[in-house]
Amino acid sequence: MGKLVSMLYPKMTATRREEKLDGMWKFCFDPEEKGEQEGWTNGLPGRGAKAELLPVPASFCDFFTEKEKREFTGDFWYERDFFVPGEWKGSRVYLRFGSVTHRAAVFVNGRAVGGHEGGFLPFSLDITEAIRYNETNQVVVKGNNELADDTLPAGQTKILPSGRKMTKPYFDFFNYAGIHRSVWLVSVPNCAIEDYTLSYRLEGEDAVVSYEVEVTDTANELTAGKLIANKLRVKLSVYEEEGDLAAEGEAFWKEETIRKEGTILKGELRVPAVHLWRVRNAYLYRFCFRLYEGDSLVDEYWEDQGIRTIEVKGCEILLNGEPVYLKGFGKHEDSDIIGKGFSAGVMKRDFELMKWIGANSFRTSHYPYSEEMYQMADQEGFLVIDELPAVGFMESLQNFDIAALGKMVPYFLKPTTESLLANHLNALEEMIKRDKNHACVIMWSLMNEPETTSEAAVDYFAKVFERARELDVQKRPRTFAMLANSLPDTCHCYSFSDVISLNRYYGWYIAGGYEIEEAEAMFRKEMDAWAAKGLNKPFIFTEYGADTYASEHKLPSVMWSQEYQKEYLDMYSKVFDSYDFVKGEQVWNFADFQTVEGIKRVDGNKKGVFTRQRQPKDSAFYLKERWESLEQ
Ligand code: GCB
Repeated sequence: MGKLVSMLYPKMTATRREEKLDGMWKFCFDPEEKGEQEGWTNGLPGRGAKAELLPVPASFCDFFTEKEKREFTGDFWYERDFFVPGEWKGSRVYLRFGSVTHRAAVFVNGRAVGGHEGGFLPFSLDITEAIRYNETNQVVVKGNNELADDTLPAGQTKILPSGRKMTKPYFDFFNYAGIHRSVWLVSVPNCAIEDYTLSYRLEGEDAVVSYEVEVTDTANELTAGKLIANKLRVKLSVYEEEGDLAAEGEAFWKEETIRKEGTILKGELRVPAVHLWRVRNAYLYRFCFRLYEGDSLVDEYWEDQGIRTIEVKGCEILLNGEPVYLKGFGKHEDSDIIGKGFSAGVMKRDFELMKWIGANSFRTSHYPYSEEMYQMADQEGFLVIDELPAVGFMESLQNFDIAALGKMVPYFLKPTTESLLANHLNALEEMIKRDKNHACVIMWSLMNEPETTSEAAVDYFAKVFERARELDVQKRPRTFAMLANSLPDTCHCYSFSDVISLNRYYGWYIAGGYEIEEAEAMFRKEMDAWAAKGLNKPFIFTEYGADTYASEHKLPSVMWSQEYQKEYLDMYSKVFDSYDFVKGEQVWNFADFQTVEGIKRVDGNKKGVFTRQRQPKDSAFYLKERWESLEQ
C-alpha cells in the first residue's frame, strides 16, 4: 500500500499542476473475483470497441437495464489511460480520487500503488515511481461495495441461492457504488505544503488568524536541522475579494518551535476591519501560502476561506458571537441516473432551491459530501453539519426480521466493535483533515441513529467524541443524530453532544394520520422531559418528515398525501416554537431519494420536500413562508 498523502484540493498554482481524469472509463463487473488471477491489474478484458465504457464520476448502478447489474455487490473494475507530461519530471505525481465507494485498490502500469477503505472521503496516491514520462500510462481501479458490521456505513452481504451477492444495508439509502467523485492527476513539488489549518479570534473590528502549516519533503526526510539550514520560510498573504492585500505574515522555522512542533509552523496575523463570513451573506478571503527556500519559491497553494467564529454557549449556537437558528434539511447525494455521482448541475439546482425556500443550513446526512458542496456552501453562506458515514449502528433498524424476533444484540457489544471503532476513527481523522478550514462547517455529526440504550455504547462514544475534540483546532460543537428510542430516560450518550440533535417521527412512524393529535401529545411529553433535565444546551431537529407522494392530493388529508405532509410539518413548527431551547429545524428530506426496495418504500423514500427531479411539493411553499418569517 502506498502512503496516504495530502488532502488538499487539487489546484493549479505557480508550482502545482492538475488534470481531471473524468469522462468515459472502461468498466467490468467481477462477480467471480477472478480479476487479479486473469491479469486485470494490467488492463481489463475487451479492447477497442469490445470494451464496456462507463462515465466517471457516477454510480454504476442506474445505467443498466439488468437487475443483477443495478444490484451488483462485489468487485468491479475501472480503467483508463492518461498522459504524463515530461515537464513534470522531478516533481511528485499523484492520483487523487474524490471518492470510490466503498473501497479501492489502485494499479498504475500494472503496479499496485495503494488503496483506500471508506467510500466518501478522498485519497491521494503517490505514483511517481510507477509512471513513464511523455508517454501514455494506465490506471486500473479495483472497487468493492460490500458492507459488513464494521464498515462505515454498516450492513450485510447476503449470498443468494444463485451464488450472487446482495447488499443488505442497515440504513435507508441505496447502496450506490462506483467512482463517485472526480479523479485527478496532480503534480506537486517534492518539498511542499502538505496541509494547513486556520482558526480565528475576533478582537474589536479585527480578526486574528492563527495558522499552522505543515511541510513535507518526499525526496528527503525533512528534519528540523534541514528546515533551518535550507532557510525555509512560509509567507501567508490574505487577499480581499477585490484582490487587494488585507494582511500578510511571514514565519521561519526556529529551533525552539521545531523541537516542539516538528515540521509544523505556527503563526498569527491580524486582518484589520474584517469582513466576517455571515449566514447567507458570505465573504471569502483568498489565503495564499507561499513556501520559500531562501528567495526562491518552492511551493504555492491558495484557497478562498471565510473568517468566522462558531461556539455553543448555554442554549445558543453563536456565529461570530450572534445566535443563529438553523433552517434547512437533511440531504442526500442522490439523483436520477447518476445515483451518488457528483454533478455540478444538481448541486447548483439544490442550492437555488434551498435559497428560494429560505433555508440557511443542511446536514450532510449520512456521509461527508463532495468537496465542491462545501466550497459552494462557503460561497453561499450556508451552515453545514458535517456527518460521518457512521450510520447503521443499529442492526435491527432496517433488518425488520431480526427486530421482530427480538434478537437484537447491542451494536457496541458485537465482536466487530474494535475494528468498527478503528474504521470510525480513521474516517473521523480524514473528514476533519479534509473539511476543517471550511467556514460553512459549523458542527461535526459523529453518528446517525446509533444504538445508545445499552451501557456498552458509552465507552465507544467517549473515544469518538474525545478524538473529534482533539483533532479540530476550531473546537466546533460535536453532535450525533438521535433515534426515536434515544430518549431522556433511555439514552446513555446524549451528554457527549454539545448540541442535542433529535430525529423524530411522531405523526409518521408513531401515531400517524388521524392520530396526529396523540402524536403531538407524545412529542410534547418528550420535550417536557428534556426541558426538565435542564441540560442548558441547544436542541436541533436533524430529522422530521412524512412520506409524500407528489401525485397525491386528498381532502381531508390522508397519510402520503401532500396535504398531510403540510399538516405534519405544521404540527412540528408549533412544538418547536413552544420550547426556547430549540435552535434549529432540518426537515427530512430535501428531496425524494432512492433506497432498497421493500414494503415500506415505494421506489425510494418519499419524504422529500422536493421530488427527486427537484420540483416542489406543496409543503415547500409552507416552509418557504415559515422560514422567510423566522429570524436567522
Ligand atoms: C431515519 C434515518 C434516515 C431515514 C429516515 C426515514 O431516522 O436517519 O436515514 O431515511 O429515518 O425516512 O425513515
